[in-house]
Amino acid sequence: ISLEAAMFSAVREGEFLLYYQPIVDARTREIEGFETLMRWKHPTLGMVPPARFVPIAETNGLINLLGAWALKSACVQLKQFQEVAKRNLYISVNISPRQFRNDKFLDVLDDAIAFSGLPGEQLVLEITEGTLMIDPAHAETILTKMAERKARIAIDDFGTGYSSLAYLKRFPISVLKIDRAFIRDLPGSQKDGAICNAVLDLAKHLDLSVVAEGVETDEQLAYMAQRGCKYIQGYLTGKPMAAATAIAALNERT
Ligand code: G
Ligand code: G
Ligand code: MN
Ligand code: NA
Repeated sequence: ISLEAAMFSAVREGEFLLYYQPIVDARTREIEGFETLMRWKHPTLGMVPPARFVPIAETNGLINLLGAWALKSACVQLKQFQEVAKRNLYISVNISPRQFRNDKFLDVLDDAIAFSGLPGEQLVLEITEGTLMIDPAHAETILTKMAERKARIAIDDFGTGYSSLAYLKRFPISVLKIDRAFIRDLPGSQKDGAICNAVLDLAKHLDLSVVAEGVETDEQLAYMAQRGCKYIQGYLTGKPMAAATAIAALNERT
């Protein structure tokens, strides 16, 4: 049977799960939050990566169901993480273009917040430039309503989409996540260095926080930290991990 057909039964069988990747303070490497990343544990295929199933779910609409489940589960999971850490953390959740444009999206968001009891300010919603640009007027309406709920908006893969910078002025955005393509060749690449510096400068003047994604080496971390990047995410400071492993990591550091 096709992967697509298998996905429907996978939802019923509870084969989808969430992994969590730490987002850390660039200076102290203290965990500040986690990005939620979906996984499919197929009984015979093993771990199916989201690069394979998210595009299918985006096409057939299953992403709405999966995304609603992920958002709610992530908010509930964060409460447990916070109990272990004995301090506030935040949870960052990817929202696909189709989810963002779904009529029920704000209801899904309200349900996740109400069910978990998580304050909206501890939730970050990651969207790409592409998601914003499909229909900027609609995006403005939804983003404004998200901001009313105190949820923060992060631009994922910043710098890789087709968009104008005008949206940074128009929309209530709080976080820029620098795509790992710009981090990979640091500190050697002058061009990537120039791009990262420009993003950090822009963010500073627009009062946005910056997360450097895909940080794999101490040198990359040092490069970004020295230039004022406050948050780091990457294999260096933590791979995407199961909730139990994340709890162990939090215990280790507290
Ligand atoms: O974890 P991994 O590197 O395999 O993730 C690959 C991609 O899958 C991510 O860049 C992201 O776009 C997508 N993805 C992972 N989890 C989610 C999720 O919960 N919702 C959505 N919409 N996309 C996700
Ligand atoms: O597109 P998005 O940023 O949502 O997805 C993040 C993706 O990046 C996930 O698939 C995650 O597994 C991957 N990732 C996270 N940290 C690193 C890293 O340090 N190096 C590489 N190559 N990939 C990473
Ligand atoms: Mn992301
Ligand atoms: Na990204």
